[in-house]
Amino acid sequence: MIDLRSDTVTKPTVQMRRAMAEAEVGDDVYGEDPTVNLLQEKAAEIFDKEAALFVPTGSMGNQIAVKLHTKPGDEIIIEERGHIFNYEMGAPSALAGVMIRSVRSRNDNAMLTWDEIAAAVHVNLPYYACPTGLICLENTHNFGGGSVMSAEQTGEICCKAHELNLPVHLDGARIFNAAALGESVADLSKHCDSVQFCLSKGLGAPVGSMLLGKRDFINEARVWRKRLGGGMRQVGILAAAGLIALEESPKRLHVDHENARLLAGGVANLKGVSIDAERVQTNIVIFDVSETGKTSAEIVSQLKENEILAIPFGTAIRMVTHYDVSQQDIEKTLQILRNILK
Ligand code: TLP
Repeated sequence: MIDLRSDTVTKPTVQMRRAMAEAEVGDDVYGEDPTVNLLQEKAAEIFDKEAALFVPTGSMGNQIAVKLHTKPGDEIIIEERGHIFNYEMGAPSALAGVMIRSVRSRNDNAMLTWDEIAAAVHVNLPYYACPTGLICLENTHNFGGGSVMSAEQTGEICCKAHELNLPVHLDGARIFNAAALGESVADLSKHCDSVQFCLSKGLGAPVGSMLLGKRDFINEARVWRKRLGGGMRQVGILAAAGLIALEESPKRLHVDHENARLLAGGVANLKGVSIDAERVQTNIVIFDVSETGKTSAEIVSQLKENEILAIPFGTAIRMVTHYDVSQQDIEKTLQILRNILK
């Protein structure tokens, strides 16, 4: 199988499995797991933040941040295609009691500008308005096609938000993919009040994400992680794979990006397929198939008959490259797509 459904499907490397087997462990609910502590220190150092917390999933990291930055009845502002809004089971309303003010960016890449955010902000409004409590950004932007927000753009939004006393949370599930274009993860998240990134996506660890921010914020996040049932015990076994992911995987993400560009360039030439291949910067390729005469579900099902997995979203198909996908796999995928759409 060539599995292009997501970069979450990667299997731990031999080096990760070895590190997991040999990991030193302790009870992390007591803060006594040396491998978890090391991972948290390393992550905080790399991001130049005061502290970090190992959480089981990106969704939990995001939702703890939403909970801590807001109070019930607040609104959070997020781009309409954002993960926190669309793919976290309604958690902002279920857990934090907040409303979502989704804003459709004029940019195809789903990156909001400060002007677009400002138009949706509610501060110092009459008694009937729902106050803005938080701004959520996403980098890379998953359903914006793996698009990247620069450190300058992020910094501008954060500074303007802070002038209004509004915090900014960055869903940086794939921030290392953004960093592969040249700016460091520390710069890309510099002015953000909190950032979450996933070890379990392109970085290839089997489980885990990190939430980062100021020390007091992370101390509170630890309480909420436990409250949500995310206090884990000898979890150094997972943190050991996370450490390898953090140290080794960022170096090779450019390969996934080259494969994604190869894929995007190839699908752009298929009849009826619509994609702006020039816009593919990282490891996510989303293309519209509405003019092909077949539905996205039909195409995905035919791909599956040929041992290729992808995900249909409305009239589009998403394919994600990762370290278990080679250049030959991309060439084979293109060949099969050509046959299907002939
Ligand atoms: N994304 C998954 C699906 O949930 C859609 C994927 O296959 O891309 N933020 C972003 C930007 C994400 O893409 C994801 C997962 C998460 C958060 C949540 O991470 P997990 O799955 O660890 O809760």
